[in-house]
Amino acid sequence: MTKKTTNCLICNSKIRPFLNFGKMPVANGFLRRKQFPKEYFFKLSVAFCKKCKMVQLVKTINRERMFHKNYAFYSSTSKFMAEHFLKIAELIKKRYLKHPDPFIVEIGCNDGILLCHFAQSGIRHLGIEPSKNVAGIAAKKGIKVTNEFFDRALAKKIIKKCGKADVVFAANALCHIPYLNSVITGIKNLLKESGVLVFEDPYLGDIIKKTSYDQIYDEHAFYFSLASVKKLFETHGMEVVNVQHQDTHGGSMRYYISHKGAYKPKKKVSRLLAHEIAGGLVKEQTYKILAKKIALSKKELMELLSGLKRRGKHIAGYGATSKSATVINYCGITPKVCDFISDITPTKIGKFSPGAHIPVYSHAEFLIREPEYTILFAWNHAGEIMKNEKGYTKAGGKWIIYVPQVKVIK
Ligand code: DWN
Ligand code: SAH
Repeated sequence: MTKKTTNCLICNSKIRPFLNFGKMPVANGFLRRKQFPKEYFFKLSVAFCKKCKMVQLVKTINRERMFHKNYAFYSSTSKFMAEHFLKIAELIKKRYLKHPDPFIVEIGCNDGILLCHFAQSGIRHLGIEPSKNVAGIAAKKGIKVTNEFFDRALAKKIIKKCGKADVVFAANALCHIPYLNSVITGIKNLLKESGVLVFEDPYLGDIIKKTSYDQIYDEHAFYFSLASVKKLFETHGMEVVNVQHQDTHGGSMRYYISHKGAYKPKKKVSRLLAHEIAGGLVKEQTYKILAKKIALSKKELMELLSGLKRRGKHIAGYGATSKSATVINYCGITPKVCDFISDITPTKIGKFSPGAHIPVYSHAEFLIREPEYTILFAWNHAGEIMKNEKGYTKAGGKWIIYVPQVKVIK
């Protein structure tokens, strides 16, 4: 483990990695064979800041390497997520947008999975989406979207053109932005006095509880807890007024943030904070233990896969997720171990997974090839996938999962 220190992305204190995954590719960098020689790699390591309590990447890569005109993740590939966003859209409309001419801004709207519900109701909205391909899909749905990165400067432009917002929403987006202080300044300026920021991201408490280390990859600069979020917004004169745990993406937390004093914080906020402190989320030791559990999880998964290969079993993967880039490359899963990965995203099919270069095939190909064992890389969508794949399971197909524990499900 390197002893080298760097500076915290939030408070600039010295930080030191507790976890080092080694050389990693761009998690959504699916590529063609001719692109193999020029593939970009970087060192993926994670640190905990003792001062502001933020768990974060030690090195972040250029945003244009990740978010561009061919961004591989399309939010609308999951029906479960579409339902999730419909529910939160209804809640936001009812709770915050009842007055005349309300305005909602979404940071990282992707293909418009949430904003379509506001566009359909004729509610004034704006999506901010730097990845041009998915922004284009949102625009085709009749959503107003700007193809830019959100920060303090963009917030200024939005205020000038559209006025201040009642709600700023961000799902699985704020944790992607290393220059978070600029983003929060922008949000603070953009929100009306009574305005609310509603955001959700994978929850650090779940990552620790489930050893779901595959949440750690280039795009995820931060792993939020209430403790770190609360401190961060307080430095900007804002406060957390409510929290709601979500079942999405393997366990997420939704935070409601307002200008300080605009709303009375719910008791749930202080209860969750006490729970985090008791659970050790603000202690360095917790992360040292997590690092050990991750190493053990890798060992168990590779022992299982090697054993199956020794017995000549045919293994494939399901869901060419960003998360799988970490598991595959950290554990050393090669195309000799996992023949192919099934995925329904057209832009991933026919390409190779980043780093290990495992081919990505269509779902139709998965049904034809019927692997004896399938590694469930999209474990966060297990409910939806198990329902759809009853036929494969009934025919004797076996599932390999590694979160929260490495095991085979028949
Ligand atoms: O934070 C992020 C989240 C919101 O989405 C981004 N940084 C990138 C992305 O992460 P991910 O790639 O790990 O997300 P998912 O939702 O776990 O990806 C699921 C993958 O599995 C997609 O490529 C679609 C595919 N899939 C499939 O082939 N069959 C998904 C479902 C539900 C299916 O039935
Ligand atoms: N909100 C969607 C998409 C999450 S993926 C969902 O929950 O499914 C993260 C998204 O954030 C990508 O579409 C990416 O292009 C976008 N993004 C990254 N940096 C951003 C920034 N600075 N401003 C706005 N969006 C950003």
